[in-house]
Formats: sequence, C-alpha cells, structure tokens
Amino acid sequence: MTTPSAGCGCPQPSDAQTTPAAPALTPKDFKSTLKPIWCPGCGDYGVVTAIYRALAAVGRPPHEVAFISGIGCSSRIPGYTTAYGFNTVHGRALPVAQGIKMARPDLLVLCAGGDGDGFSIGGGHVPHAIRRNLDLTYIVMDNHIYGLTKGQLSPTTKRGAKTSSSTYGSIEDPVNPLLYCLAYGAGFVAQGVPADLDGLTKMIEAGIRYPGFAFINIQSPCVTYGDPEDQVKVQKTRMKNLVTLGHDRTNRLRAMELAQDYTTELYTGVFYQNPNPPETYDTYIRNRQQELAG
Ligand SMILES: Cc1ncc(C[n+]2csc(CCOP(=O)(O)OP(=O)(O)O)c2C)c(N)n1
Ligand code: SF4
Repeated sequence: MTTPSAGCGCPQPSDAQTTPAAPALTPKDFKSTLKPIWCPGCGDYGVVTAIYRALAAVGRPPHEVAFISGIGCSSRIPGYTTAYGFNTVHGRALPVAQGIKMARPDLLVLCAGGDGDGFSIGGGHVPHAIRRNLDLTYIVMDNHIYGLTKGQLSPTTKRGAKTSSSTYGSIEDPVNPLLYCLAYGAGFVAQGVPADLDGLTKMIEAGIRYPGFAFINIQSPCVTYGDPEDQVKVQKTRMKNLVTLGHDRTNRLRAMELAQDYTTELYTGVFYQNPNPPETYDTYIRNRQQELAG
C-alpha cells in the first residue's frame, strides 16, 4: 500500500519499508545437481521438465515439497528434483505418499512411477488412494513396458505386442489407467505427452492445485524397449487435444466415454475435474481430532 507523500510528491521512506516479497521461483530452483541417466530420447526427460515448470508456477519452495516414487526408470524422478524425495519399494509409492501427507499435511505431496509400478504390482493401492482422497498428485509415466528390467510386458502393453516376456505377442488386454481412475471416482483425471510440454505443465499445475487426489497419466515413450508403433506413431498420428475439442471437464460420463477410446484415439488434456471437490481425508481427520479434543 502506498500513502500520499509529503509535499514534494516523492514516495516517503516508510512506504518502501514493507517486507520484501519472496523472489518468484523458477524451474531451475527445482532441478537437482544429479544428471538423469535415462536413455537419450526417453520421454521421462520431458516429464521432469514439465514438473520443474509446474512446481515453479505453483510457487511452493522445494523444502515444502515431498516427492515419493516406487522403483523403475520413471521412479528415479524425485532424485532429479530439489524437493524432499523418497524412492520406496516397487508398487508401494502411494501408501508411503499417503502416510507422509497424513503426518505432514502442510507439505505439497507428489507421487510418481511407471505403469508397472502403478497398475500391476501397485494396482491394488490405487482404488483405495482414490476413495480415501488425500490431497496429493499421482503421476504415472506410462510407457507400456517394464523399462528398468529390460522390456517385459506391463499392464498397459497392447494385446499382440511382442516383448521380452511375450515373444509370440501379449495375449492379454491392456489396463486402461484413465478409465480405472475415473471408475473409482478420482476428482481429477488428465493425460499428457512430453512432446506437448506446455500442455503437460499446465495439467500438472492444475493437478497440484486440485484439492484432493489428482491422477495424471503421461504417455512417455520408452525408446529402448517400447514399441514405436504402439506409442510414438500413435502420438504423431492420432493425438487429439481435449481443449481443442471443447470437452467439458466437469462431465464425468463423457470423460469415461473418451477414456474408452484408448486403443483408437489418444486424447490429451483434463478428462475430468470435480467442480465441487469433497473434503479430503486429511482435512476430515484433522477436523475430527480437533472436535474430539474439545
Ligand atoms: C517387489 C519388487 N518386484 C519386482 C521388482 C523388479 N522391478 C523393478 S522395476 C520393475 C518394473 C519397472 O516398470 P515400470 O514400473 O513400468 O517403470 P519403468 O521402468 O518402465 O519406468 C520391476 C518388475 C522389484 N524391484 N521389486
Ligand atoms: S529403458 Fe526406456 S524407460 Fe528406461 S530410461 Fe531407457 S528409454 Fe527410458
């Protein structure tokens, strides 16, 4: 606030003595000194860049951010940020992330991993994290393969794909991560690609700002073990942006219809955002504790 100056019109010293504003954060503030060891061309490079940008836009300093992952190439991501990081056990990132959010509700909690981590070994945790609804953001780098263990099929590998563990072609239908999370009632569900860095950054920022469990599936190609026909070609030929299509992100049933198109189209953007987010589990527990304490 400025007050009228005395006589000469110059600003008075007292006017300028307000607490200086904290300097704005930049993506660099979130970049650690560790150099990523992903293969050149791996989609995860774009994902970490989008995360640096989104965190800078949200504006919480690194020491107020906790980044939890499982095990896999993608799960290395917390180490490449300056946030507090925890590489847990394969498939167990979500339980640890929820525990951290309960113990430290003041922290901004991000959780990340691969499609194997999230929808195979860790698949049983996802529905319960959704229905528990803590305020955290879950990012899956979906490369349709097990990257770290050298190319076995994953739950999102398409039927017929030849991998190191399905040499005659996968005989199972893939899991649909978007439909899975929508069906269990997640309040925020989006899908992005590293090639659209601006779009990806915006959706990660929106997911972080969403007050509840937010799920973001990122089609992040594995250039070493992945099937380029399955992922790279689809991104080049069949990608459709939900904003351009005029999709109403508050329409959950329409979001489910679009998510069902998984094998024919690749939609990017926010599929669903609950316009009236319910109270989160962490807030509920804290309020009840206060009530009971009188
Ligand atoms: C309990 C347990 N089971 C299996 C493994 C072996 N393992 C490590 S990473 C991984 C799969 C990685 O695939 P994904 O989660 O899709 O991540 P990506 O490497 O593709 O990013 C497996 C099976 C392990 N480390 N721990
Ligand atoms: S193996 Fe695949 S997922 Fe892992 S770093 Fe290399 S390109 Fe990325």
